[in-house]
Amino acid sequence: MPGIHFPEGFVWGIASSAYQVEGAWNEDGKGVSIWDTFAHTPGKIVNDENGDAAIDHYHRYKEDAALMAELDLRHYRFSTAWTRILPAGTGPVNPKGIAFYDRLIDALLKHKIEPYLCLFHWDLPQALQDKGGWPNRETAYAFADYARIVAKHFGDRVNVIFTHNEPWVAAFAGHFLGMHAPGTKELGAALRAVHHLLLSHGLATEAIRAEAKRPVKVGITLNLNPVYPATESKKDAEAADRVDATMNRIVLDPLLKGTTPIEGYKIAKPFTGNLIQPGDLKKICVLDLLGINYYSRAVMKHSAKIPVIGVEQVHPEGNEYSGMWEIFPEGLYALLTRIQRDYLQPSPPSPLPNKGEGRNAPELMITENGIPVPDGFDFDGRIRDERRIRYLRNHLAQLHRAIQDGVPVKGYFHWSFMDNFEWALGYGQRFGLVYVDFETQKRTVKDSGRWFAEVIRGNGFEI
Ligand code: IFM
Repeated sequence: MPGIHFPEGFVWGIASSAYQVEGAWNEDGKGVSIWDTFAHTPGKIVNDENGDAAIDHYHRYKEDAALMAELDLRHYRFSTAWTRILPAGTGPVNPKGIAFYDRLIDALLKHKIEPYLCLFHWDLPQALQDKGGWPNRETAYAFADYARIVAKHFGDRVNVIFTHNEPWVAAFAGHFLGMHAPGTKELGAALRAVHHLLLSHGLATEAIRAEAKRPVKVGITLNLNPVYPATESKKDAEAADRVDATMNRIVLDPLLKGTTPIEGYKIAKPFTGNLIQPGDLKKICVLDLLGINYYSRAVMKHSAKIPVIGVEQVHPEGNEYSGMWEIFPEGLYALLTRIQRDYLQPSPPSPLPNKGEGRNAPELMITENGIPVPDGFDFDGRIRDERRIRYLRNHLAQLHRAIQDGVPVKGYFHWSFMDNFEWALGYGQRFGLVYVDFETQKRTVKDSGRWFAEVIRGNGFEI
């Protein structure tokens, strides 16, 4: 039968993050994070919702791990909350925080689920924000120390550690667009933040490698969007290129080539001064595993109306949209083949001022991909989320096509396992393979969860 079959040993998994699922925001000595502060500020989140209780994974992790195993999900990417481990970001370690992640990791291992641990999914300790947060270079050093502590405690059981999830979002949605914590709207702060987030990746990698008693793969997860010009005009092509530089190359170049486009931006000049210090790019350019989060593409046109960057996003008519983005599976193929072409194949030395202080050829994985659907129960208690299944089929087909064409992607993690707190959009956007009743916390497997389990069992699907 014709079908889509993935390479042997392909890694199938699901993903989540601490603030979105754990709840227990102030239990067992946990410190306050910038997301606690932000979500407690009226007007920041739809319906003034917050992650105080989230989906109570902190108390229900055993039941959740058992449900993963039931669906043959054997790889779980989750994040640790920095403030559970170091309530003030630096200083004394909170033994109850360590104990929680010990329990979680052991519960996963008991079910033969491999933990993929991510150190930072946006919940910076408020105490570090009070000292300047990511725009302050010192935060990068504090992060490396936190990474060392995590490696020391869990490095005996965890084989893969991601430093960051989507540093671009933490920097730009948090400091320039103001829609995420800490909620500031300053370009300079965002540029400083993105550099320090990347620097902290390099410093943390060094710390993890020094601390771990056995080999641990260190990775980072990036949100990447292929950018398309709205028309064939030169101005739109330049607009698309500017967006590609500020959204994609700004994180890819330092990590994979040891260069940066930042110093080439005219608009960045007033803010970047001595931001990038000698040796920084070399430190950043270390990576065993590149995680790619793909949701949609960006179609851009030139617009003199928009200050600073002069571009506007276009939403092509006639295409399918979710509650958040255009659905564009072909973009995943375009993105992967572009990464292969521009970053993983040998190329001549870069002409940029920082001349490529290194070069990386990490393993690739899709670490997030998914769709929010307003799921509901049918008369018989089943959730027939056909739309999510179609989304999955189409994206997995494009992923498979990229692998066939030589892009060495080793795994796919679905976002998300369970419905959860979707940041500024609160609980209104359901991404899970498992439905969560946010009142009772009851979990119900959707049709997509069962379909995905079959894909894992067969390492592919029939078409
Ligand atoms: O929920 C988020 C996740 O935290 C990071 N990547 C995108 C997801 C959907 O918006």
